[in-house]
Formats: sequence, structure tokens, C-alpha cells
Amino acid sequence: GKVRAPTHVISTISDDRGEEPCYAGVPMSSIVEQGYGVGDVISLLWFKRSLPRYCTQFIEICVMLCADHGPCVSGAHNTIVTARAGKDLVSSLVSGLLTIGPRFGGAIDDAARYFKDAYDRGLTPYEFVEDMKKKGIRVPGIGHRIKRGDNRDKRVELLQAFARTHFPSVKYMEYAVQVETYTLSKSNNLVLNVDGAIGSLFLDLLAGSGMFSKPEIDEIVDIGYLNGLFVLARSIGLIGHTFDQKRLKQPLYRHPWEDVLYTK
Ligand code: Q5B
Repeated sequence: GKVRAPTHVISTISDDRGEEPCYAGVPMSSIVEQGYGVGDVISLLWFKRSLPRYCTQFIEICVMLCADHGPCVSGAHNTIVTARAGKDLVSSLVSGLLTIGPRFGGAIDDAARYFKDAYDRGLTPYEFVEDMKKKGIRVPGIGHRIKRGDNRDKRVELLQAFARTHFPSVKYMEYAVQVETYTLSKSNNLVLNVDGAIGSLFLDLLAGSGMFSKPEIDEIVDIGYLNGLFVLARSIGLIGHTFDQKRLKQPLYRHPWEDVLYTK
């Protein structure tokens, strides 16, 4: 009989063999004709399913809010320095992307992991934060270089307002807010940051939308899908910074001696 030669690659998210490409089984003509947005495409290619409109809208808001945060943040700074060294678009982009990690923009997955674990185990915010302190781990999703208790991050407020209006439940986000109340009582810079807001709210999206089973939620949190939102979003800004430097014909960057402490 017919024997299928073993394949070297398995792929489950897209198919380009037919008349038109399909994302998770949805043909490109449907995507275009039915007015799908980038949130729908992310749903299909990352989660392999169509999500309700409020979920795709939330994903799109995350992408828009995280697209850029000025020239001074780690990623934009690296991109600007690289572009000014005469490098090409891809090099400038990846040099910025490579700064995304546990301190900058890449704390979303860990925020989701730790908030979920603490909430599901019924830890009070006090127990959670003090337990993290004992372990010597900074609470992911908490703290910001310029945002303060009396100068909150507008992006966080916008995400929270959207979710409070549209999500069936915001229990993880409310838990993160309680954690923030406790951390702010310790220090004014320990606000819930954009990573923590997205991490906790994505847990609410996964748990409350009815579109994911419990094992699927655990797998998403375990694999770590959510930093992808920041990486995707910030690429938009980093590409913008590259074009900006090229347009401005900026020369090679050299850091001023006065701003370095030379010491033995
Ligand atoms: N302390 C973000 O630190 C930052 C603590 C903490 C317990 C914490 C820090 C942190 C967790 C990672 C995180 C995402 C490095 C941030 C982003 C995107 C962005 C960026 C932009 C954009 C800031 C002072 C004292 C020390 C610390 C204690 C600080 N954080 N304790 N849990 N989470 N957060 N990252 O200001 O006793 O003096 O030793 O790692 O969520 O990246 O706009 O810039 O869109 O681009 O440098 O918004 O919070 O503070 O290091 O001087 O610490 O606070 O232990 O205590 P800072 P430090 P002590 S959003």
C-alpha cells in the first residue's frame, strides 16, 4: 500500500499549498473580505482559533500601546545607536529587540506565571510579595523607572478600563492591583507596569473567554506566548526609530567622556 515518507517538519498553523494561503484553516479571502484585523490574525497564528471581538480588540490595544515608548528606553536606544553606526534596518531592529528581557518589556510571561500561581494558590498579596522577597526575586510586572504611585502609567489605566468594560472577569488583574497596593506601600516606584497589566489581563482573557481549556491555558503560560506581544508591538517603534535616524542623517554615536566614571 501507500507508505508516507516521514516528514522533517510538522506545521499546524498555516498552509500555502492551495489557491490561497490559509491561517489556521481560514482562507486569506475570508480574512480580507470579512474585515479581520491584526488581532484576528494573531489569534489564528498564535492561538489557532478565532477569538471573540473583545479579545482581538484587546490584543490590538496591547500592540498599539506597546508600539513605542520614546527614544530613551533600552530598545530604542540600541536601535538608534545601531542605525547611527550605519547599519541596515534588520540589524538596527534586532539590536533593539535583543534588549527585551526580564527588566525591559519581557516580564509579561513571568508576571502571568507568578500572578497566576499566587492567585490560584490563594496567597494574599502580602504573602506573595514577601515570599518573592525571601527568594530574592523581583516581582515581574511591578516597578518602573519613571512611573510612580502619583504618576501612573496611562497605558495601564487604559488597559484596565477596557477590560473592566468588556471582560467577563478581571480577577487576575484585580489581584495584580492588590499586589500593587501593597508594593506601593513599600516604595513609590513599585507600580503595576505595562508588562504586569498585560500579563494579568491576558490571564483573565484566557480564563474568562471560554475559548481555552485549563490544560491549554497552562500550556500557553508555561511556553510563554505573551512576551511575543511586546516583541511584535515594539518592532513597530524600533523600525520607526531606524527610519528617523536615517532621515535625520545622524552621525556615528559616541558616548561623551563626561558621562563615564573612569575609575580603578
Ligand atoms: N524593586 C523595571 O527598577 C525595574 C522591584 C523591586 C520587588 C520589584 C524594576 C524591575 C520587574 C521587571 C519588570 C518591566 C527594572 C518594566 C518596561 C517597558 C517600558 C520601559 C520604560 C516601555 C525598574 C529600587 C528598589 C530596590 C529593588 C526594588 C524594584 N523593582 N522589588 N519587586 N519588581 N521590575 N519590567 O527603577 O531595597 O533599594 O535594593 O526589575 O516588570 O520595561 O518605559 O522605561 O514601554 O518601554 O531601576 O515601560 O522595577 O529600580 O533597580 O533601583 O530598585 O526597588 O529591589 O530595592 P529601577 P532599582 P532596594 S516596564
